[in-house]
Amino acid sequence: MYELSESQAAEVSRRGFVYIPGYLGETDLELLRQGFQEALEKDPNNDYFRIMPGTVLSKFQPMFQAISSSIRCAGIKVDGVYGGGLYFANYAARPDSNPKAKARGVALDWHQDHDSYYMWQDHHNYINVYIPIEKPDPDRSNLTVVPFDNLSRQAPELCEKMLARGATRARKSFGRWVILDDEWGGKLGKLGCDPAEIEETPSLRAGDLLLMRGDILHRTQDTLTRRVAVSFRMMDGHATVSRKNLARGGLPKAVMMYVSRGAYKAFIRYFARNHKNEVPIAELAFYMGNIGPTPPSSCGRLKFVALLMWEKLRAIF
Ligand SMILES: O=C(O)CCC(=O)C(=O)O
Ligand SMILES: [Fe+2]
Repeated sequence: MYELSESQAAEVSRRGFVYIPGYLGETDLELLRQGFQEALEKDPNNDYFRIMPGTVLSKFQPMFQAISSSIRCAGIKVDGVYGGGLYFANYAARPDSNPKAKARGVALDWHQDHDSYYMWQDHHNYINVYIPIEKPDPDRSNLTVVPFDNLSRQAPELCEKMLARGATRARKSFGRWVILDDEWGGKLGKLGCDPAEIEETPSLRAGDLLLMRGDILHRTQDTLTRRVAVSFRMMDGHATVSRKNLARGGLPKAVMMYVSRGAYKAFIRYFARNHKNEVPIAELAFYMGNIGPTPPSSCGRLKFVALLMWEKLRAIF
């Protein structure tokens, strides 16, 4: 029922994404919408994303199994959702329908995702199962992507560098479009054209599936209509996260780790307490799920800077 055909799976490997209209029916959509209301009540002030209740997530196991087995023939290994299901609203969704002046929804410029790459370290075996659940206009408020086949025709060397990775942004700098490397800092390469010339925007209705590999460059199309989408992040639970890779990197990565220091401290502590240098994704995600919220306030500023410096030092040897 939730299976992808072989040619759909092949699209994900060739282009980095596939679009499947009418993937979810009304019953599934209703469940996801109820989950969104629950998530809103629980975490009203987080305008960036809300975490799906576990009870709702678990009902979609058959879907994850179907995706996992159908995508394997395309050389992509994912076996489940780690880190929970997410809701992205592109408007200031608040349970009391009275958003504060500062409140705003998700509106992201060109990027490959950052934190998921810093934390889980591989965006090839990483699938973003993206499905709008509130979507009044199919032609508005979608996700716009740069398909890999278009990118490789335009900038083959840059395309190679972007495969399997994350933490980059496309920006116009002195009149030219470049890809910024937020892992090590500096530029990853020149795009040589406006992304608008090679982008694509599938028109999505509620229940349509946009299945994307983690390494695809994407952005919010617009915030002209009110849209809510779910985003399930599938990974290979047996793949390992490296303590040294977590610590390595330049200033942009360190700054982003500092901003979300509660979560990164928990990661580092898990490695340290268990005296391990490599930990399977499933094990680390299970631990993170059990310790509950990790707001930045759960780690002192200086303490985190010292902890990260120490980790960086030990990563050299
Ligand atoms: O929903 C959006 O507009 C942004 C979503 C996004 O960047 C993502 O799913 O990684
Ligand atoms: Fe993203």
